[in-house]
Amino acid sequence: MKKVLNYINGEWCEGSSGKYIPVTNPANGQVLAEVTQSTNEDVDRAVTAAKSAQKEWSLVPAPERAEVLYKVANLLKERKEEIAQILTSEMGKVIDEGRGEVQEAIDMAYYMAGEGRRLFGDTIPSELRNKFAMSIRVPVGVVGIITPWNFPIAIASWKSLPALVSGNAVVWKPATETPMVAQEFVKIYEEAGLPKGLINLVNGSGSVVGSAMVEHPQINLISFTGSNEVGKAINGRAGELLKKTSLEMGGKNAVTVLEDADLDLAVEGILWGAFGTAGQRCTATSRVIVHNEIKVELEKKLISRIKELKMGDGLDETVKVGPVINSAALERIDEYVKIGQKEGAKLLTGGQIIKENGLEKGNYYAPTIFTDVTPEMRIAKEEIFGPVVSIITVNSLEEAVEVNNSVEFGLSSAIYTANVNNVFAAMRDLDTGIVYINAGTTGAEIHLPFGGTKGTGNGHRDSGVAALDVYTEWKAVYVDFSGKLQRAQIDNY
Ligand code: UN1
Repeated sequence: MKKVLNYINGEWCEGSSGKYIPVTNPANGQVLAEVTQSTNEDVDRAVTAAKSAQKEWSLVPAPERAEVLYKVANLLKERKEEIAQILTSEMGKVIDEGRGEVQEAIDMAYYMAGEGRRLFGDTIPSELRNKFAMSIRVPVGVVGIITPWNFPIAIASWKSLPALVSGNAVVWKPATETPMVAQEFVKIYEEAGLPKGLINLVNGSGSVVGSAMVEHPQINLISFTGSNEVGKAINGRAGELLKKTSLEMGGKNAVTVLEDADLDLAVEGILWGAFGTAGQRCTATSRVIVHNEIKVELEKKLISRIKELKMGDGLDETVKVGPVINSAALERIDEYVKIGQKEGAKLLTGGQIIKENGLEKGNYYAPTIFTDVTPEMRIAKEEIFGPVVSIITVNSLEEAVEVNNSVEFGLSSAIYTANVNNVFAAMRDLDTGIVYINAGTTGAEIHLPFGGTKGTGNGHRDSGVAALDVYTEWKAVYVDFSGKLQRAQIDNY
């Protein structure tokens, strides 16, 4: 059986619990490998290695640090197909999306390598004569990153690459479901020549490894993507310890379709956003807010097109909807569908676990659409993280915006309309970190900030230049070349 190991201080090693847990293919239940399980002790070793490596790394000029990132980018590009195959096998998303996700990491690697020659600060005029002022970025120190299974390489790239180019060292706990892709990514860092101790992979559960990272006094920042409950717990404890956090949590994203929209385009966007990745994106379309006048027509089009979505193993190039991650997820999704029915929503299509036609051994849920959903229903408010979408009817743009903004999350939103006035009003009023006009709720590009408002995050952003604000501290530097004491705010007034 293939073993997935930890990587600490440049060595591949077993976790000190001595235990392993299986890595399973969600498409067919096949055990692909087993992954080592770690304890506090492993976290401590990783942090110690990171701490000592970071000291030297912070002195390496950023353009030289970036040389490693260019190599990482090139290696990812060379191995794109191989990594995508592993990703699809252990996570389940269809292979085209697997390739897309690896591409996201490649893009991020080149982009952050470029930052090695920027990492801009500012020069700012001093209020005093013969005095120079500037702000510069300095690394935070040792960064703990905790990443989810739904984008196992893209999200790890959003976090590790800006951390490293800015001069930090990383301790990484990947999701227990997707350690194989994590191992491939770390192998690439190793091969690219990243000095030992700068990236450390510690496999294990959130309750053991994740908690040990949050508690560790020498981890200065925790960057987390995952569920709301875990994010809150991390933030609570990290707050007490005065530790920096960057949190990216749930979504309850909506596509609004106004009466003047191109309906066929909207249908494409909804199907892709709701059922791509089997609905397991933070950015997935979970609600459709439709103008009353076109509701029936939109529903008809959705039902007819949904039949074209072939379900199955994501490695089959003709499949459009893969499995969900595990049986617990399958049950949770089914539970939400039952809740929706009890709440009085009308099931238009789907609503069941699929256990036939060769899909018996995987975790398949039929693409599901509810209609006549009201904003107060639980299925309209809570994140389901599966292929389930709820249609809510409104009578105006204003009402649509109100419904869009009524949930506790604020990651992504989309609006289909041909009216330029509606477009600009929506851009202003939709309360989400990402807004799409005439495109669905997924598909963020790495050079823009990724993140959301309200329960989705804590004000920070992954990717884009904004990510650098997470992984660096600002240092203000004043150089007084007057040769005398100059008192700011006093001697100049
Ligand atoms: C996520 O689901 O957390 O915008 C990440 C998108 C992808 C990233 C999703 N580029 O859908």
